[in-house]
Amino acid sequence: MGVQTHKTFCRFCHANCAMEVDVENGKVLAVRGDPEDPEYGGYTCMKGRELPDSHNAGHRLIHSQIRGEDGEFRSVPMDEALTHISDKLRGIIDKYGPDSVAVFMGSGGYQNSAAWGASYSFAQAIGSKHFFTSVTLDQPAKVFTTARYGKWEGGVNNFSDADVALFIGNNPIVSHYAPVGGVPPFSPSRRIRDRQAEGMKLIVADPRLAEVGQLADIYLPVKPGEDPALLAGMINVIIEEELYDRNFVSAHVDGFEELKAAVAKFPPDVAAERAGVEKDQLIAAARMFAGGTKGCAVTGTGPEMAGNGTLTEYLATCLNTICARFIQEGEKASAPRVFTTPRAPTRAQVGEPMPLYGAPGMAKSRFRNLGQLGFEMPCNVMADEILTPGEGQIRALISVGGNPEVGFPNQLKMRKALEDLEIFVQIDPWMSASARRADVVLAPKQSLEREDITNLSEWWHEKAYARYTEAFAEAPGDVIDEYEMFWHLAKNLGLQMELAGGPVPMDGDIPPSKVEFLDLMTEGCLVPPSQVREDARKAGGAAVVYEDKAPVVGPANPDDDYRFNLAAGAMPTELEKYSADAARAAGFDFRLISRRSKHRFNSIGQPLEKLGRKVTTNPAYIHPEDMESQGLNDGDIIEIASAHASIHGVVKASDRVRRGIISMAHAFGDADAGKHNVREMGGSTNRLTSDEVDYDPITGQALQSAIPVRIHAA
Ligand SMILES: Nc1nc2c(c(=O)[nH]1)N[C@H]1C(S)=C(S)[C@@H](COP(=O)(O)OP(=O)(O)OC[C@H]3O[C@@H](n4cnc5c(=O)[nH]c(N)nc54)[C@H](O)[C@@H]3O)O[C@H]1N2
Ligand SMILES: Nc1nc2c(c(=O)[nH]1)N[C@H]1C(S)=C(S)[C@@H](COP(=O)(O)OP(=O)(O)OC[C@H]3O[C@@H](n4cnc5c(=O)[nH]c(N)nc54)[C@H](O)[C@@H]3O)O[C@H]1N2
Ligand code: SF4
Ligand SMILES: [Mo]
Repeated sequence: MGVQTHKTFCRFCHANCAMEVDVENGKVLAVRGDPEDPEYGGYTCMKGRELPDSHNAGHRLIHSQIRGEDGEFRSVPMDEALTHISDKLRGIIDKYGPDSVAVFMGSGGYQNSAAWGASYSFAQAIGSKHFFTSVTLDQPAKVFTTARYGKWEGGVNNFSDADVALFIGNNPIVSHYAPVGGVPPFSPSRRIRDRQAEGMKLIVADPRLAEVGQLADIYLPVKPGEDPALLAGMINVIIEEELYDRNFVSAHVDGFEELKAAVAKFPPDVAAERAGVEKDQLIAAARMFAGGTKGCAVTGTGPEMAGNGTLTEYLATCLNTICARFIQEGEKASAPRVFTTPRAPTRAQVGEPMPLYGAPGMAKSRFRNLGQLGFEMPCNVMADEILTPGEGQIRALISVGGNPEVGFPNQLKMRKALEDLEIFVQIDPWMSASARRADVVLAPKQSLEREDITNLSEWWHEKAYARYTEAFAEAPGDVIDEYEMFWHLAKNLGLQMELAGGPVPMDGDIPPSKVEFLDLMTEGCLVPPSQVREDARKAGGAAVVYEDKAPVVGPANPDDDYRFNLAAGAMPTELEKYSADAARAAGFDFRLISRRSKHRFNSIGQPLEKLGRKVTTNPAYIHPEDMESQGLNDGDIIEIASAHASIHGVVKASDRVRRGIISMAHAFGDADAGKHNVREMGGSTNRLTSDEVDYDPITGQALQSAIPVRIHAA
């Protein structure tokens, strides 16, 4: 058979760019952007273009590995590995109870459309509260804030309607990530420029002049972790100058007076001083944002990880709320999510309150008064729950496409925890930092060998865009899909998996097909995966846009009186506390801030040859004047020390970062990394962080940006 070309979508990252793939005899030859796709228009990035290398690499794991008595791994057939794991799990559950088994879904698992459903359902079937995902290392305050302050049923303004936008520590041009209301992360810079050509104004707040900041009309080089001052100052100007939407506030918002009193502590001069920006720029930004009619303030990972994440998220919500950046009656509602269950009503009103993150009745951790958030336990407590004997101690961990050794705070403690487990199972196509600690490494299929739907990216679309892709490449060796792994484990343990649509068929020797599994998982959604699959087949495998499913925002229900409550959770008081607490960490004159590497997706891509040739380390970007005062040159190795530990970094000059800052990507290095190999593998910024101090008291999110550090030449 010659070369065949199919339409599919990328799953290197969550943006799911539309692609064409060339396959010959089951082997991936090439991928390219699909120019015919209505949303992506041929866009890809350098990571996605390495999918052939990722699938075909000689050092990819195509057989599962079990560690023997001698400490060495040996290849075993998949069914033997799964039986081995099930036997171990049975013993552990019998001895310690169901909470002793933990499942962690990391960002390499999120790219498989069925993996979340399968791992959650497996943890539920065991009866363990210890289900974790990378969401609680990421931006958990976003989910929490929506639940606490209220959600507009019609949705927030779409980016393509915006005449103003405010990005706070979000760099979608590299990250291809944006919260709802931000720029859809495919062709992000073209989309921004297109809107600007139609008059949209862009404001960017970031201590580093990142790619998106270079497009800004107003760029605010806010000090790390001081976003609350900046945003409170802007709100103060908007309220003082009565630039907010007074009709909307009186109709839909409680707590406005409390907010007004709290931001009164941040008049422009005070706010600008604390945030490290020009007072006139702060005022101009406030007027520009409020002067628009549509368009949102959105935050990225930086400010959410920089301490005060919940407060920052709250203030961004306040900006959007008092300026009424919501889709109004008669307008087209935000895009319906084709696969999301169940479809909520879209009316011009605040919706029924959602169950609050960490609400009473949810499972508690033994540590730091943290507990279950929505479906999951916070990653913050995982290491302690493993290391500390007692009721509910975790003794087995299954990590699905996560890399706890580099992604979690307090790296050295996490490393100790991974080694303390009675069994650590890592599902990973590569011998990653965490796989090297595992007792069993299960070798999964890679994306082009799987069927998948676009359930994980659909929230970015402003149309009801859906895809079902077939598996086009032949899976090598002895690899299977993650949902099949969990099915076999559950089957071996005699457990019944349940999905939204009810029990998963467990009889027979093979799991239900992926389309059956996905249909069950998304039960109640707008169009079931099996139907999208049929529609896609008729369209030659292309995307299907369900124009007729896009609802218009309807009138409010006169019997409902839900309102936004900007005083919920005593947030204005938190702002007052923040205003009183300007103490800086003594003895640490630099702040290390997080950023994304263009050449990786967290640690994903590290084993790939061409990406490896572009970059092997995570450079420590520093302002040239700071380098001069520290006597440093480009390429020097420095030691970077926090209150907890130290790492090494390779100095790179950048006049795009503020003075007093080290800007570094995470997920490089491992727990053994040091000066000797920093040029080859970089260093993990998470070694500098702690799960025990400097964490958000609600979500447990650790201080992963704006980390107080000092540096010296090594
Ligand atoms: N200091 C600091 N820490 C951070 C952050 C930060 O900005 N600063 N960011 C945080 C954020 S936002 C996140 S999301 C977390 C990420 O934390 P994790 O999700 O724990 O880490 P990743 O590096 O994304 O891990 C991905 C793993 O999946 C594997 N993988 C690759 N392809 C596949 C595949 O096809 N299938 C499977 N099963 N596995 C695959 C990779 O080899 C790797 O081991 O890190 C967080 N940690
Ligand atoms: N190429 C690539 N893409 C990725 C990833 C990757 O590793 N590589 N990771 C993926 C993941 S898991 C996620 S969650 C998303 C994240 O997506 P984004 O949140 O857009 O991530 P970044 O590009 O790091 O942008 C965060 C910005 O915050 C700034 N910043 C740091 N500290 C502060 C602060 O205190 N205040 C303010 N205002 N800004 C601050 C940083 O300088 C940086 O420019 O990206 C995803 N996409
Ligand atoms: S942005 Fe993400 S989905 Fe798009 S090509 Fe790059 S890696 Fe693939
Ligand atoms: Mo993330």
